[in-house]
Amino acid sequence: MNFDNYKKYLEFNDEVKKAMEENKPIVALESTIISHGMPYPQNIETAKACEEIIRQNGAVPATTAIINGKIKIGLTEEELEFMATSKDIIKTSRRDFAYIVSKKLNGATTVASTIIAARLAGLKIFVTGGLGGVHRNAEVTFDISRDLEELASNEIMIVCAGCKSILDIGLTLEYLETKGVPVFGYQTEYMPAFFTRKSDFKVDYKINDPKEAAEAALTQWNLGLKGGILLTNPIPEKDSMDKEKIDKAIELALKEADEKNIHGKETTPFLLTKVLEATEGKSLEANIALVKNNAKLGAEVAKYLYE
Ligand code: PSU
Ligand code: MN
Repeated sequence: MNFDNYKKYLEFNDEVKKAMEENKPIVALESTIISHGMPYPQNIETAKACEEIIRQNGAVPATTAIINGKIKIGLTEEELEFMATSKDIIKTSRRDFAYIVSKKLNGATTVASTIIAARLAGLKIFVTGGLGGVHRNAEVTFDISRDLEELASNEIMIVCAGCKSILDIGLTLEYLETKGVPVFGYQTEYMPAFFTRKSDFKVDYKINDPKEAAEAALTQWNLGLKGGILLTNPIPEKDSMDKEKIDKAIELALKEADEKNIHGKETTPFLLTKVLEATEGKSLEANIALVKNNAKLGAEVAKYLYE
């Protein structure tokens, strides 16, 4: 068995290749948020803006995707455009990953599969909007995102704005505790709820600056404790949404998903689209603002991870 075999499946863009040679900080980004999480053209604008924010803050962006079966670490502009516009892109979780590569198909990476790509490329930090988690009613549906398991079993830090309350935030935190994933709050004691700065749940530890976050991660890995770390970053105050409004939109979306018998991998994209419709695009604006905010923090932390 040749464990270097995986290398033939990977393709780095020039910017990432150079950053690796120079041991510069690199920040991974997912592509499901582009292909299935936001409409065009906001998806491409946001993807480009996040990459630029990462550069401005001293790191190099590496958006991941599978294109024609190649695991891309860093996309060209044309590839980003392709991920934002093509209807021929499969939402790729762990179970889909090898099939899509072997059949030379196109896949957008979720948090779970971005972690897989990041591990293959040796990246340490990854920025996104929201983490998948334990869905409401999971005790009946068994719907628990692969994101959690993948985060628990790989040495990676994820920067996100918490998870949406389309999920059961309390159960998601319980799951992470069982799996040994520390949940940090960036300058907050409360787990952020994506559109709002606070949920009813506390994080494990409040982190005050980027260096502290990086030191906690490096210590965990130096100790051989292996798994991932979640750094939650609340949406900026000025962009956060009215809790009642967003709760109502989520209730409506969940009800409709139930009536239409939506399940499996369709659930999350369906709920995201319905929430967007119910808030007349306000949730999209909030989503864009929080991802940008996470990109900045991710780049700041990355600098200390690569020292
Ligand atoms: N939450 C969001 N926006 C997203 C997603 C989640 O607010 O775009 C995407 C991410 O790619 C995440 C995936 O990894 O949905 C989780 O899907 P599932 O619940 O099917 O595991
Ligand atoms: Mn699911």
